[in-house]
Amino acid sequence: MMQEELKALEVEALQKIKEVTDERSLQDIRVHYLGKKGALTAILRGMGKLSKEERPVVGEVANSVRENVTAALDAKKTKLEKAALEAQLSKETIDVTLPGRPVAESGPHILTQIIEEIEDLFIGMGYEIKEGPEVETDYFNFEALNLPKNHPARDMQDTFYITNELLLRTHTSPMQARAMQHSDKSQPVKMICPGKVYRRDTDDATHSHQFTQIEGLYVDRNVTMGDLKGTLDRFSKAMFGQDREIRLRPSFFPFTEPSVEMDISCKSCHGKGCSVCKHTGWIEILGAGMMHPNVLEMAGYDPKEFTGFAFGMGPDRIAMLKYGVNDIRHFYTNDIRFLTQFHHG
Ligand code: 2NL
Repeated sequence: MMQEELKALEVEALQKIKEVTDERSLQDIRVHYLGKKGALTAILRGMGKLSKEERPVVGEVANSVRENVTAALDAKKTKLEKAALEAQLSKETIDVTLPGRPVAESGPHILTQIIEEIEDLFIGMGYEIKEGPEVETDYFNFEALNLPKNHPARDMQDTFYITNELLLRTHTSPMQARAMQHSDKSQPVKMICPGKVYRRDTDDATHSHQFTQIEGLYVDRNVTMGDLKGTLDRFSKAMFGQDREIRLRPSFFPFTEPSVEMDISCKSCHGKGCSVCKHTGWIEILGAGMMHPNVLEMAGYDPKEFTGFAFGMGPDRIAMLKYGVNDIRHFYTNDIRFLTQFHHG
């Protein structure tokens, strides 16, 4: 009687296991037949009523039912898992022979290209590249560059102040002042400092409240104006062409004495005069000079022992001259048609 019940249970369970198609229902079957409150357990609870002779016989049948059902459940589980994995793999198959989607080609911004070209030229002359913060202290932006508070030259630069002491740098010089201060003075300092700078200008074709600057300096014993001129000549010929001449005109900057402005000869008209050089035969490229003794002293150098030169130029202006760009705002409005003109493959 009980053996028959057990056999029927086994047949029924095996049939259900055969029909099931998902792992969750399979688990339900396991619980239904073999769980603590399951069908097999319910039948076995009746074993107490059996005689001593019947008990081991029925027990054996019950064990074999449990084993067979368990084995069928395990086998089905493996089968379903394998099928699920295969379904997932085939769903995720990619056709590696399909053509790829084109990736838009890009390249560095024209100002980055100009800056990197200038950096490379000076690296070739033994200069280091140094970059610094755009938010600066009043001390390093002005004070350390011989522009004390209330100095009239501070009016030359309308500044974005953040607090009384913090501002957006108006030139890259503060980084240079820091580097000089940190130098242990046993080695010459030769560095190029590129980056973004800020001035409170109303934007127009020739003014931008944010533009770029690249400055350089060389401090050592016996650095002369001749070294400055030779360095700038070499730079100009490499950057603009071996046929270019340079000339220095006297100028004024608070941080250099004497100060100069450098022009290069005009290529468009070979010095005869045209609209590019405003009929002078010369194009202004940069400002420079011999480090002011006050600037050296504030950086911890004895100006009787050390000298140095410094120069500064605007990559925006250089790019405008080189490519005939007539509006500085083109560099910052990010019209992709303008920017991609300067990308080559
Ligand atoms: C210009 C002129 C110049 C400097 C920048 C400099 C930096 C230090 C000390 C002394 Cl730390 N001078 N920089 C010197 C002369 C000119 O820039 O027309 N820039 C666009």
